[in-house]
Amino acid sequence: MSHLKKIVFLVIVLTVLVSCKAGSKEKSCAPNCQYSDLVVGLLQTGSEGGWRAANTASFKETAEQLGLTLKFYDSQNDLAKQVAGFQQFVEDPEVNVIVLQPLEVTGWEQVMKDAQEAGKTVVLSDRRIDGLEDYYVTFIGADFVEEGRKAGREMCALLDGSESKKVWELVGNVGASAAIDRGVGFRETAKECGIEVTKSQTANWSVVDGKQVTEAWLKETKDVQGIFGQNDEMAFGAIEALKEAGLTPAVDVKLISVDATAGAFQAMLDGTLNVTVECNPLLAPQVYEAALAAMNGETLPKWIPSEESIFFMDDPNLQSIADGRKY
Ligand code: GYE
Repeated sequence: MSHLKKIVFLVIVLTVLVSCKAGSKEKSCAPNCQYSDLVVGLLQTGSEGGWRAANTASFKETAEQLGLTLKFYDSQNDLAKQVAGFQQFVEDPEVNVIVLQPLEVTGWEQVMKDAQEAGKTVVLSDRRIDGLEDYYVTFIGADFVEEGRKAGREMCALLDGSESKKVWELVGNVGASAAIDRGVGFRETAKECGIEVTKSQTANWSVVDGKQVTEAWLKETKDVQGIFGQNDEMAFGAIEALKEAGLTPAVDVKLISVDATAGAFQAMLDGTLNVTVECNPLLAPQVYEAALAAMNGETLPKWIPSEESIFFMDDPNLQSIADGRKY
């Protein structure tokens, strides 16, 4: 091969290499990206209950409907696994969007910086993290503090007129924003009517742990007027424990939970749960829409709160509401 041909060949090779490298760093489809251009790496917490199942279904079904590519990573409720999964997506040249549903509020600094360096678009979903606002385009999720406030207000209403207002709290994963913030909000409004949170302990969002923790507390005392489960599953565990201790749930002891899953509607229809505060798991359409907008260069608000309601055992329309729900 002549000298000139060698130089031309090398220039072509270098051009291809540089453009490939640049491609993995830039939104190569911008400003006309379509959903079909998105390759989304989703870091899911795990499969800990009804809310999570509905949330996972939302991401998988919506990805298919929109025609985007979804790479799903199950962190199995293990923070180290979730951070490792995040790094895998940073290093995956096909992935241009990373969606993080963080198990805990801390532990993200290095991988978030690596993602920015690699030119990935990062969207926070479901739960928030501490700081690092410059490293994600937006957070789409509930106002957990307000969910806690709603639960506190409703517990005040349920205990109105009660001589004693001792309430026990079943907490989600320690370090999760949903657990931290719901606890803050609940105490803000519960204290306004004289509620005392006399016991509070993690039950890891689960039925089994919710039952075990409540059983242990009941062995110490039955002087409790209300139980606040930070999610439905933990409240279901408390209901089982109360029944086995000879107490009538929702009557002897008032119960409030968060999520408003199908199980909560059934518990209210069975007369064992007084109130459930909704937390919407069907976040995927908003998340994918935000990712596409960011890929096309739009600037988004740092937080897009989801809209939510409250549901009551005493609602005469409860059955028809339950029949009309997706999860
Ligand atoms: O309340 C709980 C799940 O992050 C809002 O996580 C979600 C919470 C939800 O385990 O059931």
